[in-house]
Amino acid sequence: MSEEGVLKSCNVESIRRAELVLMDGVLFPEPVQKTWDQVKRFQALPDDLLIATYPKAGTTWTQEIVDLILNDGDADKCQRAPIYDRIPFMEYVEPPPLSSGLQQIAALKPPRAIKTHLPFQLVPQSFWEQNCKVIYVARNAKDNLVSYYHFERMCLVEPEPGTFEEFFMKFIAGRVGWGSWYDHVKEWWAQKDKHRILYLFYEDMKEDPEREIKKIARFLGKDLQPETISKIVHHTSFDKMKENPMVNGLDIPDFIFDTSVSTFLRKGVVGDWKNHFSVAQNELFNKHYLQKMSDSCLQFRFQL
Ligand code: PPS
Repeated sequence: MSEEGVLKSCNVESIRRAELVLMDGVLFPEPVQKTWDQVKRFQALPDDLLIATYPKAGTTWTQEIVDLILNDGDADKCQRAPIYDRIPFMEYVEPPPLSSGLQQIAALKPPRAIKTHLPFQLVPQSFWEQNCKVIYVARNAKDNLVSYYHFERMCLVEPEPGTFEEFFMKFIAGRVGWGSWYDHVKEWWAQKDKHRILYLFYEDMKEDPEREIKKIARFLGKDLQPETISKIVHHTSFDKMKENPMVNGLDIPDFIFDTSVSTFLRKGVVGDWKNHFSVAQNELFNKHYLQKMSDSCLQFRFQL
């Protein structure tokens, strides 16, 4: 059965919003619990590439860029399957009868690219033992928060976000899936020179996608012609991705992705937080942010 067929055969009645569960000190949506022990024992291969992000930091964008780079800019090859099959989400388990990220990874031929939102300390040890390459993408906390809020509103298997005010408070307290944004970005930053980690920023990708795509290609050891790079820039622009059925999430049925609420590829900009944060929220956020980030030299841009 096609992926679409499988999705359509989902039992609508079984679809419900997940609760958060605490595992190894970090909160996750319940489905992650199902394969957690296996994820911890996951055996990475030396040529596995991990794409790691905090949720809503630009994962899908980076996945599509990576797949195009690995396929020498051949956009037709990247139409072979939806992005979640080409680069599976390691720790996630879709609603039945869909498979888990681990099952999807097992079906891939090496070299494999794998998506994760895990904080650094919970990445399966074998990735470090095998000296795997990792691309980490971070996004400024304010836009990340806004994007996460809209995603939880529209994705009906995510925890209930509540009002923007309620989600705002949960986000800054780290009471959301995959835990604290602050801990996530800081710990990956602290580790970036101890492993083969390329640490990127969403804002840099928006500012100069060509420069960042070249960085990724170099990191992956791919020497691509300038025309190929330009093609990849073109295919991974927000507007092109929004109309690409292999990445835009429109294949996911409305009882999971309620597109009447929001789309998966929503705005794709830097600075949308200004349309959401009140003056008081911004002041509270800035004060809290300074405290949380005072032990790191990591710097973000909140506008371009
Ligand atoms: S997920 O569900 O965690 O994998 O989501 P993720 O892909 O990390 O993040 C989704 C946000 O990334 C934006 N996006 C893009 N921005 C710019 N250019 C391109 N090509 C692009 N593709 C995805 C997407 O729109 C989400 O951000 P918001 O701010 O909600 O629009």
